[in-house]
Amino acid sequence: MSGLLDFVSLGEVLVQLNALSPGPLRYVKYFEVHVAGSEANTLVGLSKLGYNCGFISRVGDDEFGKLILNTLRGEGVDVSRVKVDAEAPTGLYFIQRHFPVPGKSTVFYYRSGSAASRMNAEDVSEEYVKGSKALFITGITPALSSSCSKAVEKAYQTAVENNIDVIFDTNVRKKLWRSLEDARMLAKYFNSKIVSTNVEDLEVFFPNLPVADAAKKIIERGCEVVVVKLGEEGSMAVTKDEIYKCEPYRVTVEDPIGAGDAFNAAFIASYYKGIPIGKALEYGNAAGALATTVRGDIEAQPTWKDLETFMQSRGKEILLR
Ligand code: KDG
Repeated sequence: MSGLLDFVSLGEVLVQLNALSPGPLRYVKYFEVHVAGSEANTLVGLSKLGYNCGFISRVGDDEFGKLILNTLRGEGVDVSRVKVDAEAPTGLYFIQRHFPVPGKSTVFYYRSGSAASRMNAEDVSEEYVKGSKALFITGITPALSSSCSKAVEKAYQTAVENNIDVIFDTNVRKKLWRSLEDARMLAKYFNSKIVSTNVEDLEVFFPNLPVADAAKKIIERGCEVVVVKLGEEGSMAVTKDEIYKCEPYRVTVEDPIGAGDAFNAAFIASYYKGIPIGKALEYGNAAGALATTVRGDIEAQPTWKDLETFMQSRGKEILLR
């Protein structure tokens, strides 16, 4: 890949306080500290898979901001464009695990007015975006504030005007949007090269449409490949001519939060290596499965060697049609 960086992204990184014990948070006595946020998670995953990545954001001038910078830097992500904002704190969120649905987690945000939510278009350097091979954006950042929405729009327009690929994950976080109607503005990013999504998000944009038909609608907007994360059902990808389906890897789930980001990183890394889509889905499923086996979003994201070791231990479970 050419340019200074392979992938650039922007968004909020939060301190994650993950319940050590399962059950309702009011009974939880101990929490474990992690660093997470969808866009940064994906960059960390890509970095582990050998790509140069850079992040645009803000953190507070506080201990948690320092933790985030140290963590991203330690994972090999360029943080030269992450501003330290003395006027607002670093955002936090809590994770409740295995309740009320065993195997599932629930997030509780404490991020309103955070440093990252004050990011604006001026924080987005055109040169930085232009120096990359691809821009990765998700539906979370436009939901944080109108200045964040404008920052994403500037990054996106810069990429489009300079023939930089755009990769978009719909990531509709219902707790962050005032209404689903507002969230539907994200459809303007459907002409990205890769759109990654899930069944719940597709339902927001294309109510009552079967998944493959909804994905085809996105392809009609100019997208090259739509990837649909199906959770315990695996994943599928839709292009103009084909539909691919990949069975999941079954693992013992500690916390599923962050699985989609690990999936994205492995799928994107594979796609940019020229690996066929069916195999890229298989790598994505493996990375997503691994991410669910621990608390924290980035800790169990795999290297290529980890992926091969894991997949060989399971045998191949791919179905193409
Ligand atoms: O994809 C996992 C993320 O959702 C989680 O780490 C927190 O970025 C986050 C968000 O905004 O929900």
